[in-house]
Amino acid sequence: MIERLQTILKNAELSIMDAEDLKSIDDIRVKYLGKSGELTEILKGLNQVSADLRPQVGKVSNEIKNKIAELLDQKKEDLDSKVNQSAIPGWDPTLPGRKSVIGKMHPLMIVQKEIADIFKNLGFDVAEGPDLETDYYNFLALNFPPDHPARDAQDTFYVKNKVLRTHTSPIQVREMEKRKPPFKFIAPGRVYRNEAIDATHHHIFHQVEGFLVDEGIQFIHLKGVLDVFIKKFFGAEVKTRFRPSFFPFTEPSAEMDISCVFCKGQGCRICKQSGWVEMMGCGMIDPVVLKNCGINDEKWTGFAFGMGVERIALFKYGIDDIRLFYQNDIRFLNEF
Ligand code: 2U9
Repeated sequence: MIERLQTILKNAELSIMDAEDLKSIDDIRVKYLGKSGELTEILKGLNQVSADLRPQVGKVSNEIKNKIAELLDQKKEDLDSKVNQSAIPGWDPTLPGRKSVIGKMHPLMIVQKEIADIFKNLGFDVAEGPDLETDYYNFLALNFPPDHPARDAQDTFYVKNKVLRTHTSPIQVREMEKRKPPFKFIAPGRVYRNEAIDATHHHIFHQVEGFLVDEGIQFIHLKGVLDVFIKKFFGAEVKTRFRPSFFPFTEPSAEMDISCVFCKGQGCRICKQSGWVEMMGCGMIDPVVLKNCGINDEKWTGFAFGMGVERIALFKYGIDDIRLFYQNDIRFLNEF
């Protein structure tokens, strides 16, 4: 009996060695291990073997059964990998895998996050809002008169009866309607203007606007917060100065310049020899705007500011063309 079992194993080994496809493997499995396979038959007939031989015959039968199953599995794996190799011509599964390219943050998002982090550390919240806005939130609530040139279709993209927001200010209007003062938050986001594209303009760009409302807020608070922000962002040696300006939503309004980060205020090509570069707009929130948003303008005052992320990024990285940010040139993006 043991000899018969050894012969079965030998024959099975030879057949498995010769097998050239998966079908042959299945056939061999049925022939030896199937319900009426040779080995199964022996195991079924164990009760007819004399009692003293039975344990040994049982043990060897099981060992051979396991061995054949193992050889079949191994051969199936070999044939499978051969099939895969031939299915993809030129594919060598023994070569090391290719390193996958891991994405990273876009330079504009790096700068936007840096700006946001500085204000978050100063206690500002971050607010967001829709890109597609109503005329009310984008213009009217912000004190833009109905005939203001910014409302013209040559400056603003209209989509049916809505507008693609031209600034992130409507976020603040929506927040003010929801909250009760005091509050301070920033509103980062993408904005849209109907402009011709050149080295310093794009029809899509990013802004971070900021906003603080409390009792007794004066222009000096605005100057202090923006000076701290600039020193944290560009370095402690950078100076700030404020010039009068005009925006419909702030009164008084100002432009903030910083001493040129390239020549340290000495005068160069970038700052047009003046030693200063314009960085952002700001002002005290117009009481009309506060009133529009349901805030008691007798009790509360506040300041607001707005900066273009692209402009800040150009200065941070010493780049002279805004279009580079939108060309998805991997060589440019990998610099950051
Ligand atoms: C509310 C009230 C006031 C946000 C402000 C500016 C000044 C400003 C420009 C800078 C360059 C936009 O990216 S830019 O073109 N922004 O000069 N923005 S004050 O003032 C607000 C905002 C919301 C309710």
